[in-house]
Amino acid sequence: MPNHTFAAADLGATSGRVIVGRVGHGVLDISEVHRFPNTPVLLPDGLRWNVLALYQGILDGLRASDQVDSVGIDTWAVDYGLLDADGALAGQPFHYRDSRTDGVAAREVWPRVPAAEMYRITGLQHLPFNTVHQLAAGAGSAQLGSARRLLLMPDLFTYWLTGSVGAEETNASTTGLFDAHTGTWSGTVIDRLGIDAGLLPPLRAPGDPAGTLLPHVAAHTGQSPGTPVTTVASHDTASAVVAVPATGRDFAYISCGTWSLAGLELDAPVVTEASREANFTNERGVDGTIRYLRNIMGMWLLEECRRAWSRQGLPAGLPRLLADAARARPFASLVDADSPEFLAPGDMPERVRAYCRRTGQPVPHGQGELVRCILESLALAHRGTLRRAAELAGRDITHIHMVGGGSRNELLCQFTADATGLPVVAGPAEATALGNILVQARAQGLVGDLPAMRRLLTATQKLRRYTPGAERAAWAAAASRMAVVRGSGQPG
Ligand code: LRH
Repeated sequence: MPNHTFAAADLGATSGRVIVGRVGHGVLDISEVHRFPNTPVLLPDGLRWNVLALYQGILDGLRASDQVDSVGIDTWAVDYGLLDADGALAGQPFHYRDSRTDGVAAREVWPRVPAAEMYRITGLQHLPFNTVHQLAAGAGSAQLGSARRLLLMPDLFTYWLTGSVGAEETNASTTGLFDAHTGTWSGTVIDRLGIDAGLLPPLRAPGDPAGTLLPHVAAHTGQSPGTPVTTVASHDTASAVVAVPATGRDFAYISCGTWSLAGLELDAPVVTEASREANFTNERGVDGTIRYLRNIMGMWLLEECRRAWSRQGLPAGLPRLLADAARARPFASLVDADSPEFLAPGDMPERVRAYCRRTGQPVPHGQGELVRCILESLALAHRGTLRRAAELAGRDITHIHMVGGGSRNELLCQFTADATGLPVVAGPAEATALGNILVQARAQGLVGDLPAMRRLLTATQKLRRYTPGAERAAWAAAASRMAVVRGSGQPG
């Protein structure tokens, strides 16, 4: 069987990439052909994505690629562009970290669909920026009033490439408008919130065709006219979970990037009250699987610190920061990686220090101390989340797969193994792009089902194993301390 090539456009919160993958019998390799920054822009009325620059980045990446057999797009979840009656983009898409959704759920959404009922239907964790809350925040605006279609970010880029409109289901499952049980838009939620059902396009499943490159796109990128665009698991986390190189069922995963998405792969949603209270989500994966997980603030905390340090002219290179952190005193101070005060962009080192001050802990001043505090806190959040996921879903976990860029962070992987007492298999770091490419390859009949895709990953990708160390008691004590810190750490 000759090898086929696929282009994955994978857009994350800080950068986008076009990665070309080669797939054949026993072959799966990738190379990055183009990387571009994703720099949000603060306008007078809120924080927006620079969506045209992102689209340009995708086009430049396709131009830099040799002929591909198909193209697939994935991005972060929840955000969307609105199209007007002419099919043109109406206004600039908001960034999910924009503060306009603060308090909107309690004010506008839950009075019409109570939170418990919402959870029973959608299975979605409460995040202030879920699409449903963004729509409620925009109710009555001229922009929403003139909108005829809502396209989630990857669907918007797909529409610009092909002219074809659809809503990919793994990403639709993050909107709060999607029924976790039926796998369709929820008429109940949509009606009760007074949302125009016509805004929501027909659903598409990963693997479905999404049209072919429009003639001007093909001409501009040098790709063949008629090159197919394939619907992939367009929610980046769903693509990353496809590429978890698991062999059995008793694994947990952490997709480690800007966010840490930590959880389990299930066959059916868990929508109990206990699950809602613990704020676990039931997002859709490929082949009807459920991504039962929680969002943990993730490497965002460290990335924002590094950006702040660069602005202040301090050294911000990762290897040096991690080496300093490895030498810093263990468990000096801990922060609740879920605390809402860490969500918005800003002076993260100061926010971490303020949190420690408020909770009566030593204030980390040196960069190494601060990075250690963040990484230990993240590892403890991984521990707490995975234990709770296992309890709530009634599953045993024997090992953890860490995938995504954060799986390159040796200190974080080792801390996670130590904190959980479970072996960690780290890699692939490019899980999202690999998941994107595998779903395209499957659509062309080159690979089989999910287990077959994962076998190909295990056979071809470099993985690294971390064994839990001997400091079990110290981590357990830190976990108990964290519970106290969380209790006293609510912003005043
Ligand atoms: C990760 C991610 C995550 C969402 C968030 C908005 O990139 O898609 O799964 O919750 O961004």
